[in-house]
Amino acid sequence: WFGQAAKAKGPFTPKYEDYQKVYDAVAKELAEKDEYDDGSYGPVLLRLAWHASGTYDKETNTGGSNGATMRFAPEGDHGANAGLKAARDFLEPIKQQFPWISYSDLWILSGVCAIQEMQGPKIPYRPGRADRDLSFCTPDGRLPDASKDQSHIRAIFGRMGFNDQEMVALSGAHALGRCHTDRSGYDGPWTFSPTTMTNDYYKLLLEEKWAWKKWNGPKQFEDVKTKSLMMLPTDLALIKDKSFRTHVERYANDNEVFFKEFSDAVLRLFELGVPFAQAEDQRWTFKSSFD
Ligand code: ZEM
Repeated sequence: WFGQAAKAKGPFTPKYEDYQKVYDAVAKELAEKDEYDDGSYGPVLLRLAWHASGTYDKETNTGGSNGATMRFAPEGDHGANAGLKAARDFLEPIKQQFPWISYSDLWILSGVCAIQEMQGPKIPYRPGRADRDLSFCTPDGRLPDASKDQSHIRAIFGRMGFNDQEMVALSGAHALGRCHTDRSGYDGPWTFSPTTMTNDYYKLLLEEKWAWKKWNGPKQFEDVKTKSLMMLPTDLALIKDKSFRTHVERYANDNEVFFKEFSDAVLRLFELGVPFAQAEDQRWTFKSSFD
């Protein structure tokens, strides 16, 4: 009879509705835990999804969001990943609540949720990532170094398979969140609304005057007018480089164009190296808490 009952129930195959429940649980925690940082875990959740995905190398088809290998010391301890334990710890109770979802699918779903809940565009999603062991950890140095210039940006994002336009679109994520001296060493937010997705990053890049910040920390820029905003050397590279700059101008002028191209590029980032069973035309779009 025992076997019979198990057979009647069958193996649990989660569907769209089940993933929407996970989305809703992340959204609820985001709304409730509003004491953190600028009032939201949203930015650090997005940074977790990005750093999980941004290790992808198209030549060897290694890295990417499949595997969630940042759980393990070698990769979790990479300098670029400093501070992301806050995001992983935030998600742990949700993983316990929905043990059927892989960490790798959960991290990306949370990135999607963070963007949408911070009033960004819809990001279509497919599940299918499987957790892998520490032998799949990527070598250090695959994520971008903020002290570098446009040739470094092209080398890093080119390795993932992105073009100039996509590199600039992805960088608009810096409308969100801030730098922390105890994580990257840099300090401050890029915009005045770091928990709301906007095209302000591009507008501020073009409209403000940026000067080197005078301090003992790593070389970064501050806005001359208020000295309360920051830009990394890699951010300024986007307006120094002619090809990058045309896209900065396009996005500064039209938030709708930015949202569309950001959504397309992030979707691609989040899917790098994942062997999906679900077809491209079968992606899901989750309902936001305010829909
Ligand atoms: Zn970031 N990023 N990033 N980024 N990033 C930081 C923070 C955040 C670079 C970078 O060095 C840094 C993308 C691209 C690039 C986010 C999303 C995305 C920080 C500060 C640094 C130093 C970390 C800290 O101290 O907490 C560089 C050099 C990039 C490319 C050249 C892309 C692409 C992103 C997503 C699509 C987000 C959301 C944050 C804010 C995190 C937070 O905790 O507030």
